[in-house]
Amino acid sequence: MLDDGKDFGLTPRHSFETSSRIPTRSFPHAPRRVAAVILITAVLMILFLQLRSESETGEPKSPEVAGFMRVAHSPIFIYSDSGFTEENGTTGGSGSAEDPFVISGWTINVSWGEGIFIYGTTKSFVIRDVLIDSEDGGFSWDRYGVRVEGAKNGRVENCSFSGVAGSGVHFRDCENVMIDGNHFTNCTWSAWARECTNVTIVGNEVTKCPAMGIGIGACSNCNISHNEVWDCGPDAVGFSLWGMENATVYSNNASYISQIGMTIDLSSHVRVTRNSVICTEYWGLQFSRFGNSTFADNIVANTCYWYWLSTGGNCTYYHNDFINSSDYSRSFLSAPDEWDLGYPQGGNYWSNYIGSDDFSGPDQDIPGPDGIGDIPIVIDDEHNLDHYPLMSRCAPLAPPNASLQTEDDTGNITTQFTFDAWNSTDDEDPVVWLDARWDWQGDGIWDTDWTREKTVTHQFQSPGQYNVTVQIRDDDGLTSTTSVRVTVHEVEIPEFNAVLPLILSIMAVFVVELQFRKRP
Ligand SMILES: [Ca+2]
Ligand SMILES: [Ca+2]
Ligand SMILES: [Ca+2]
Repeated sequence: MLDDGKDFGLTPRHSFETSSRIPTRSFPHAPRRVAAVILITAVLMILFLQLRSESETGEPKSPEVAGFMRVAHSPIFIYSDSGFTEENGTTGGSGSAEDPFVISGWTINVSWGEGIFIYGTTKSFVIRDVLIDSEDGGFSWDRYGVRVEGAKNGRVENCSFSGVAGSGVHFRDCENVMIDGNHFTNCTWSAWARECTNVTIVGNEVTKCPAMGIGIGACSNCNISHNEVWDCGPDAVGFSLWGMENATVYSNNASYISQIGMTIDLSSHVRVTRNSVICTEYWGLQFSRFGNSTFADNIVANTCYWYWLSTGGNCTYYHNDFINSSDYSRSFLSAPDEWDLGYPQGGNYWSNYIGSDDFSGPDQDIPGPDGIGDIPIVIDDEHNLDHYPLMSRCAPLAPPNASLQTEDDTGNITTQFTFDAWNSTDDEDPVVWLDARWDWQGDGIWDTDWTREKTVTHQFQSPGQYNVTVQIRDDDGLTSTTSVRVTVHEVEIPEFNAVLPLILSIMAVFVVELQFRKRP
């Protein structure tokens, strides 16, 4: 009863499969049929192996990791121009201004001394994309991430420093110094230059710093711009600037600092403009022996105090916003300062000003308001008055600047798209304080709640083009929005693998069999 299978409820789909018929019908053609099957299978297997080989040796299947892999390296010590060698971690360059020596791509752990120490060199060099870390943090005077002394034309850019119990980057007695675009986390004194000329410290980010964010000591021709220091303590000064002659301090941000936002001591011919000092637990500003300088268009907000101590005089303070700070004082003055630009340009905005604005004109005696308080604000005595205090803020709170990137703008319905909004910025708030929410389709309906996380993944359910949109919100509730367009395809044909040739081979066998069966 097993010969036709019917007793088991099975009906053979092809009668030629019954064993009783195969010998008589197929035997005369068997060699040709077997040969044909072997041939087809062989061709398919060769095709499969060839494709597999190409996929393994050709373009990598997975996308390259963003950036590059750093390689562990022991600490690097260079004591002369001839020390820029491969053994010392130098990866390129000739030492000229156009083609500096490059030390790049390393991870260096600092357990004592320096991660990189360069002394007495004159050739141009750049330390780039190096990660220097230390496990312990804390305080140590003789620990350095990068230490450069008595050298010229050195640059540290796009490096990361973490947990260095001492100085992250320290230049001393150097000419032409550049500290550019680095990240510092939990480094005791993050970045500083002492006794140097031509110093540029720009675009660095400092956080969790226990003592000092950005520092200058006895340097001339300095440019300190676009640096952010935030969330630092317990004994932190955001910007500690001492002994500067001829300097620009522009568009820096110090926020959520435990002690002092910015100190400037013994300095002259400094332009301090468009900086913000926000939310310090103690002093916002501490200026002493600060003379012949300009302090304009800055925001000092939510600090306990701001004060000027023993000023050098002859400074001009104008168009600053002094907001929600409980006290200010000025003492031991050597010379008066200017606190306004005259009428009608005016002076500064003081949030604690209690005067009114009913009159206008240089003497504030013409009926009608003009946006300037009718009575001067006395800083400390009759020589230091803001004659024209402003009734409203000079610098309106700036909305954030949303930024959005994606590694892949094309994929299919199985793709996990990654979106990154960490390059968003805000004049007042560090990026970690900015909120983000997401709209996957760009249909105006937000698909997530507000979150401080700014790297997200999303998988689209159906093919199409999507304007993925992120909205960034700052601490003041101001927002900005940006989008990227992604294209989502149907799921792609599975890769040519072992299953496909097997299926094709089986089909081929049946096709060949059928052809032979049809022949008389
Ligand atoms: Ca007025
Ligand atoms: Ca803002
Ligand atoms: Ca939506």
